[in-house]
Amino acid sequence: MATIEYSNLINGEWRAADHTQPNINPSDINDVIGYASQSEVSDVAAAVASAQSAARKWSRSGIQQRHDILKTTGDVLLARAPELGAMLAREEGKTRPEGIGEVRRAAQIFHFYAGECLRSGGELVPSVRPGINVAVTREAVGVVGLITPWNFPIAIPAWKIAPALAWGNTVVFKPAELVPASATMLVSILHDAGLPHGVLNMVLGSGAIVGQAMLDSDQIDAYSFTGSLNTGRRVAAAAVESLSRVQLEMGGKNALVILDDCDLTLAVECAVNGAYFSTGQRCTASSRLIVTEGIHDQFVEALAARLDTLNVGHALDEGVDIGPTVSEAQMEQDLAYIRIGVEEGAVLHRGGRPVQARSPGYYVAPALFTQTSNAMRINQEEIFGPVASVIRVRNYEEALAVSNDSAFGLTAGICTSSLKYASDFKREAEAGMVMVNLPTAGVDYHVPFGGRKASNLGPREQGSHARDFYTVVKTAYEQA
Ligand code: TXE
Repeated sequence: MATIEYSNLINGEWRAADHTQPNINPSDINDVIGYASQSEVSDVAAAVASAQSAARKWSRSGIQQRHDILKTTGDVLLARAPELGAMLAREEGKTRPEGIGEVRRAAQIFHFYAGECLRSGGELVPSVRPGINVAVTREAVGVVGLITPWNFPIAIPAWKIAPALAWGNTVVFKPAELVPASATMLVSILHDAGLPHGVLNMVLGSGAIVGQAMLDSDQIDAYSFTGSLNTGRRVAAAAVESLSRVQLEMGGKNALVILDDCDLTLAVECAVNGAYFSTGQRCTASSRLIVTEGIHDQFVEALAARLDTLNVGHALDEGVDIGPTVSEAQMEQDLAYIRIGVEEGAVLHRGGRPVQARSPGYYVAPALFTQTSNAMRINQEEIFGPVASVIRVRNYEEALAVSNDSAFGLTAGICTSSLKYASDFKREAEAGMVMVNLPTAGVDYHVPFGGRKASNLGPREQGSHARDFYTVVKTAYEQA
């Protein structure tokens, strides 16, 4: 079988770097999916130069052209969702249905922003001075640098690339090291849809070299980043230095509050979905389950029983609920946090150990901690795996206080049949997104996505709100 190589796309040409790194299937570490270019600083410089030289023409391209390219990309993603979703699952480790669902979501995002191309307009307002008109319009920012994580290797690039292109920006895209195949599939579809050379450039490689070279560039006008808090801080510092725009989406330590008056079956499903699906590797995952004392024991018992029914295994196998963690390093991080939890005095009620599947991979049994306190590290730091903790509280007021007692503020959920508590929680939760009787993970694409506190910096992503980041406002005065 021919070796698959993943290359950079620079100025419309696929260019391999001198060195490559194997792309390993986390469900089966004997399965080498391909080899990915490990680029150098010079590749980043070439990509940035290419994006710069294409910027002016693309920013003045017709909205019909942009619409058609994004629409075609969405159509192709939709038509090829089963094939692309399977590859995504093979590379990242989420289950096949989750992989296919992610590709379909990316298609919806491209279709949405295809529509946004046609909806862009401005305002014509009278001046306070007679005889003068004022036009308020939006223009492309210029070259945007997009740095993305591995956990949604098609959807997150889609929700950055699509609005960037829709509003006339050119792009330098650096996907996460672990997911070159997913990134390449997406970029090839955009390229084949007819993007002019240089409008979208992709550079594969490490964060330390490729990502850092992007941050060191003084030719990138805006950075949009999703990933860890530590890297996010570096991106923010670099953006301040170069006076570039910056948008950061970082970690979460999301709480799901479960009150005595909830529908127990629904609450358990919200917890299982939010905490463990996609192997818990979602920034919106419910890692803290805050449960009032009247329902605590019943909830723990029902959740543990439900966890016993979950099937952990190869991401491409039929009937698997939870795939592997994405990499050895991620599995080690999860297991290290599980040890920390035990040392802190939490009770490991279920799972939390490596699992043998039909092939050698990075499998961890979904872990449930009970008898935890919110001050424990397992309840303060993002673990990013199939691990959740139950925190017992007396009443709603304490639940709300504990939910808000976090450095992060991405999503927060509540399961209750009380309108009073649901309304209060929607108002008082210190989170960018609030869910009532729904899992904390799982969002729409036509409305804003983003967090507060350490989860976010800068304007919102997704929906029409993305315009605030991907455009600059111009105010033009004209004497008639
Ligand atoms: O993240 P990084 P990693 C969290 C999660 C996970 C941990 C590590 O806890 O276990 O982060 O994951 C690029 N300059 N989240 O290592 O390093 C990097 O190449 C510029 C949560 O994958 O933040 C990748 O493309 N770029 C999060 C991107 O940054 C750099 C999702 C993200 O990688 C860089 C992902 C540098 N110096 C991880 N160093 C969420 N909550 O959604 C790295 N990068």
